[in-house]
Amino acid sequence: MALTDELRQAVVDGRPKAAVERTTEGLAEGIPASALLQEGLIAAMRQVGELYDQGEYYVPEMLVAAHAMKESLAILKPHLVTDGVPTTATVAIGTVKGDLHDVGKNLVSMMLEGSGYQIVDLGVDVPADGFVQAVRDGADVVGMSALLTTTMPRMQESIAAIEAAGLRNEALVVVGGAPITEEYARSIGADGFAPDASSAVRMVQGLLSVVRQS
Ligand code: B1M
Repeated sequence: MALTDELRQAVVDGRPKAAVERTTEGLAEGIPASALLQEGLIAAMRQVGELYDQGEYYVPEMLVAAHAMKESLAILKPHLVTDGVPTTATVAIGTVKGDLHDVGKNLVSMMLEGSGYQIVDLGVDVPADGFVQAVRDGADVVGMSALLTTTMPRMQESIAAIEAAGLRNEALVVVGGAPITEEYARSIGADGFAPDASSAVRMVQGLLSVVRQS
């Protein structure tokens, strides 16, 4: 099996030690960091997303795979910069004000990071101003996560604050979290919604490709 396939399999299986070893070996053998990223990590996360969609993987498997990917990515990161691999866009993501749930938000961040996006993690309990500042700081996409029915309205308030600051056309706003639906997302004026981490990647890719074509 090619080393990039071994790396992919280690991530799919959620084996961080093996993922780190294959990454280090690959770099030592002169395999470009971009190849390890694309054929190892990104291919792995695509496969994990498919396994999840097919009902063969559940959240725990996704989390351990994402963790293995993150460990490998930490080694690749400095090489990716020197290799000149472009990050496709910047996504600033946070859990809204009053909400401390971050497992889902972190999983979405990891999947996006593994797919080549630059992530700005705004953390949890993010006030509307925090999302506004993220747009000012140059985020192409602002992601909002909410897990509580009581904190869902903070999304609409944050979108309104971005609009009031005159920045609504500067960034796409995407939302998600267990109580959020496509219909709710549309009703509050979000640009996109995803029910899970793997579809969040596809959703962001789709939205950005439409924006870039227009
Ligand atoms: Co809380 N909690 N919790 N909790 N908690 C829920 C959400 C709850 C449904 C449990 C229940 O009652 N069955 C319930 C909410 C009920 C409601 O609002 N209708 C609840 C409650 C009530 C509370 C407290 C109020 C409890 C209390 O104190 N009385 C309290 C609130 C604290 C606060 O936030 N202010 C609280 C606290 C906590 C803990 C701190 C103990 C802990 C959070 C730890 C942490 O996150 N660091 C916790 C946990 C673990 C849960 C459950 C059990 C699990 C959440 C989780 O991590 N899921 C949860 C019950 C449940 O969901 N089954 C529950 C796994 C995660 C991978 O999924 O976050 O849905 P999820 O993310 C998914 C998708 O939603 C989507 O992709 C992710 C990956 O597939 N997604 C996005 C998420 N964000 C996205 C953003 C996107 C796109 C997709 O674009 C930007």
